[in-house]
Amino acid sequence: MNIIFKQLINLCAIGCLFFSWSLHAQTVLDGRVSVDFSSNWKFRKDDDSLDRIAKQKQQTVNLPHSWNIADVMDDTPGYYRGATQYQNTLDWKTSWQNKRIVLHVGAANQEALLLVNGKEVKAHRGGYTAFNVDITDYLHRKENARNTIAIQVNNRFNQDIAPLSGDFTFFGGIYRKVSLLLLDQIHFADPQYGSSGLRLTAKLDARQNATINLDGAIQNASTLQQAVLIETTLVDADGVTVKKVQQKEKLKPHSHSNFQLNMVQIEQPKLWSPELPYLYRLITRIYDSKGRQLDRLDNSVGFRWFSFDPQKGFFLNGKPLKLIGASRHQDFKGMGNAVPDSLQVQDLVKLKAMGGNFLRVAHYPQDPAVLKACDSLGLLASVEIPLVNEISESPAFADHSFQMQKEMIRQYFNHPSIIIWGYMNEIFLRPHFPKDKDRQEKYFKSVVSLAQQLETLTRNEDSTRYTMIANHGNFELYHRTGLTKIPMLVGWNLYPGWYGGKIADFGRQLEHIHQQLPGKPLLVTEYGADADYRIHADKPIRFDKSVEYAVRYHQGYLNELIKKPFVAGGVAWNLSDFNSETREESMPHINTKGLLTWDRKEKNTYFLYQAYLRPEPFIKIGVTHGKKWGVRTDADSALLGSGWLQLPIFSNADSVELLLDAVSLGARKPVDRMVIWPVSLSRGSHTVKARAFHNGKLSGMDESMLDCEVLPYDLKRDKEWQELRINVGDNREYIDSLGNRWYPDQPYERGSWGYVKGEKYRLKNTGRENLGTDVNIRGTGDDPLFQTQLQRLESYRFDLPNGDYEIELFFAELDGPNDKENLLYDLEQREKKQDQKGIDRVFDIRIGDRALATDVNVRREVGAFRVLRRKFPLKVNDEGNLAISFIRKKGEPMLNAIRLKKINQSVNP
Ligand code: GCB
Repeated sequence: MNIIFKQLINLCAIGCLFFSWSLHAQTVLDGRVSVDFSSNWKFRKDDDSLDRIAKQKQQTVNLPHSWNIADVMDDTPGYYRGATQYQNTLDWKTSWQNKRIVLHVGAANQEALLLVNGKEVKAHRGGYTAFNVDITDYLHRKENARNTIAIQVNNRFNQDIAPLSGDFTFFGGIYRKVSLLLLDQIHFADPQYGSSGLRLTAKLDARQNATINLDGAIQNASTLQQAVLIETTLVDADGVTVKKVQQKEKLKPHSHSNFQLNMVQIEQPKLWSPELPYLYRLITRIYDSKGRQLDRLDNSVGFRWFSFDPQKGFFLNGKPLKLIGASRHQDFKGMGNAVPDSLQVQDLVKLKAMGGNFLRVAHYPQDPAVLKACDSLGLLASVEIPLVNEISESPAFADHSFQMQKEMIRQYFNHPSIIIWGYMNEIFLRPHFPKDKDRQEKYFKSVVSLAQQLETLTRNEDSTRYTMIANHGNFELYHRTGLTKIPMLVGWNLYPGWYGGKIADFGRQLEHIHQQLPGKPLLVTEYGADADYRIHADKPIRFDKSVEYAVRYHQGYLNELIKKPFVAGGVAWNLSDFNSETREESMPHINTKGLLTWDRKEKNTYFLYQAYLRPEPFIKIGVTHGKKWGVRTDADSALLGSGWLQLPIFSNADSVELLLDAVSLGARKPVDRMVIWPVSLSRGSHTVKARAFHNGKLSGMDESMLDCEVLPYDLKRDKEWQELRINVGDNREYIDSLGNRWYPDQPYERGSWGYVKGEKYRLKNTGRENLGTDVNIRGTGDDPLFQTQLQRLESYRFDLPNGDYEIELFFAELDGPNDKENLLYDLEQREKKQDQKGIDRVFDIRIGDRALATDVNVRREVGAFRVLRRKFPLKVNDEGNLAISFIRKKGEPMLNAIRLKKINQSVNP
């Protein structure tokens, strides 16, 4: 069986094991018992804005848990960032009499205070790393005595704790598992930095013989001096013992002591790599003088060596390897950061299946299950602490950054997948003191000095990995201040072709950076384009949020990354869409640069990566769009009721053949791993089959069923249409929350439909090519439909056969005050504040002499950035040219979307 496949099965087994933990609550690992302590916590918010009764209200929750799942998605800016309490009970058992009880908290964002029976035991700051607390001495230790365990958690802004700001949501909660470790008086321990207390370094010499150095810490909580034996055993993937070493230690009473143990001369072990992530197991035990096992820890070991070369890129086990993959945020739709391990692991399985070999764990340490999955699947990884955008110059901020960096390194040290420790991301994005240049220079110096201290700390903690800082595109600033000199690797987050510039600028930027820093290995730590899976465009343009533009963008970037040897690698931003509460745009609160959606469905961009990166033959029919009318002229009559569909096929084949309803349409050559095949289809279901050919031989196949809706052009001759939905003022297709497609707008042409006169709404003072506003439209999830608009329009016309119809008009006022912040991540910072005054707009809507509505004033009726819908029944009986006129009274009339429904068509002789 293929080793990766085996690992996948193991990962599924891990998922099942976690599941069974919650059912059976206890897992015994010879010598230490881990009791799941995640169920039945009483939770309440200490929200000062609530009244006394609401404040007392408790909820029973299971961990992982977050209190921000709903409020990050609502229309009210902000989410609860404040104090909360979690409380549980623990009944003492006599069998625990000689045990130490250690509470392990996987993560609590971001300040936590642990109280046992009302006494404060430990405060922990920082929301992304674990902490351990020995609570034994605080417990009532009589059979069945009830103990209260409370954890106060607060996710308020605290200027001394990173992150201070960021394009992601700081979900509050105890969002990783909590367990009770029942330990012997003598056990491995790291009370200060939350690790297991055991660090292992696997090294290979020039002849590929290996050594494992163990650095451990043992707690002797007993009152006696104790002689112990430490034994460590290396076992291969088949369970065969490779080597065993032992060492005696004397432990003083009430002591915490360190030991070193070396396992040398491991002859030519199997190497770990993305193709073959071979893992050994290292079992380390403590025995007492009578041979009784006191504690045991198991770790995976992967033997590998690696290096970065500024000219030639990355090398693993002596071979060049281009690092390509994605960054990952940890949240998931409907769960915030409280995501079960099984779903987290699924992300890594998807990254591997995409053909990726590298994960940037951004912008903070994530669940250990993520790194375990990287070890098993053969994904290399970088992990970083959340110093994002800016720092505080306080000593407390620096101290806490050091603590976080140490916690991260010690807790994750043993993962063979990790090759890089990072500690800053775009730290000059929000430079303080913009109006005082001298003070600003001082601030820059503080940042550089903090970076230098973190660098030294990291190298002291771990001399086997590289260090990294990720910067944004303002090269000169990072260079001039000296920040680029500090880390061993410099990462660049580059977005030309998205926030500004052209896709083609990316290659030039890389050349420039390399020229300026020829001695520094270079990684592209971010690049990406929003791809709202509901938005499609035939002629995609920058910032239209269409999946099609994102595909084009990633093609351009991948070509450059692959071609330039000095680029060690690149990671797409981001593996999946993620929550960023302050963002608005087409999908408010979501950054849609994911290759997967927020609930991890594949977008076409994901398939593109598969076509670029998968080594074996690959073919996949992507998500389609572009169903258009067939009948435009008499010459087209044969196509009556047909539509053109843009069929995207992703493949690494030499050529691709397409079969439509079993009839071959010929073969085409993929360009940049893709064919866009325009196919004419009649209404209804069709099968499309794409066949891949490598060297003239059939190498793969994909099949898809298409249910084809056709947008009518000629409403009279085309008898089959039922409904026409137009995304007015927009040239993109949009799929709404009910699954209905809204089609691009068009100017009126005789015999068809469309607008007469009018101008598309444009965001003012922006370098972007925004189609419409980027402000959240309140009260709807279908923002893209209402964010675009036609202004100054005279009428909307339909040439219709006689009959009964229903017309629905949709309006949203897009000018005026809104509570949107300027979008921070516009890296070119071109956007200026919007016109805050607001325009008063009043108009009538008429059909001929009939007034449908008078004095329509959307702002007055519903407010700005809210939807007003108006529905009217219509009768057409003059073989009609239906013209809905918009008569200006004040300001300019406008329209955002229109829907025409056929109720009953008269039978014409
Ligand atoms: C960046 C940031 C990241 C953002 C991303 C974006 O450069 O590092 O946190 O989410 O850009 O999407 O704008």
